[in-house]
Amino acid sequence: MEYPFITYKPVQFGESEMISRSKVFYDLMDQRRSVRDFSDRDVPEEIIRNIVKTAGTAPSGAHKQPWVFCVIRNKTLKSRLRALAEEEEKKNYEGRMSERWIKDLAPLGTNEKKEFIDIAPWIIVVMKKSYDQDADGTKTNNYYVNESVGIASGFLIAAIHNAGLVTLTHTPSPMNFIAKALNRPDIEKPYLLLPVGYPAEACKVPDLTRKAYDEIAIYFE
Ligand code: IYR
Repeated sequence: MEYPFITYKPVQFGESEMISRSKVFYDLMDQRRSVRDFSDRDVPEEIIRNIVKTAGTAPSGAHKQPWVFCVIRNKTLKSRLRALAEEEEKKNYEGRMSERWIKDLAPLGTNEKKEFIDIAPWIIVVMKKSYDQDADGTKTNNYYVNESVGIASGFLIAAIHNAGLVTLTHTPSPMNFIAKALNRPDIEKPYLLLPVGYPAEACKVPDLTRKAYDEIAIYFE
């Protein structure tokens, strides 16, 4: 069977523009911080839509696009998700997480309280699909699902930051309560929960530094 190919018209720039764009993009991304203090200020749906569309441009194993983004604005549903997340997190902080893990989290100032789920105007739950189903219900395979959905989530976080908004990669664990609360089919498993909005006024973040370039890059020339 022959599958169609089309000519790709790549985005191209001169070298000095490439240098400038790569630096400008890095400077922008370097200002990203995970934020836990949200404002309740509303964010237009159009921005959220563009952000989610950007996430959907991520590469995926065999182009299966094994993701679904649940975009939540409903206040009752947010409160329900918050209550359920806090219930699970309480168990985590009070015993399910190791002492070492709790110690590693101390500089981040996290705890079982997740008020950001109520306060942020939007919650995006990233769902992964380990397999899919045809219209007639036949199971189809997906590949490299964690990698694919991880990459899409990275695109999502970059798009949120690029729009001038903030987020937090929240990983309530175990997360099955989310799929139930959202009434999603069994083939979708919650992967990440991201509150999206503006930071609260006088928002504080932990005083962290990033690893030096030499620590994250090794050259083989
Ligand atoms: N899921 C918990 C704990 C937590 C775990 C890691 I790793 C973090 O970087 C931050 C928090 C919570 O959300 O509080």
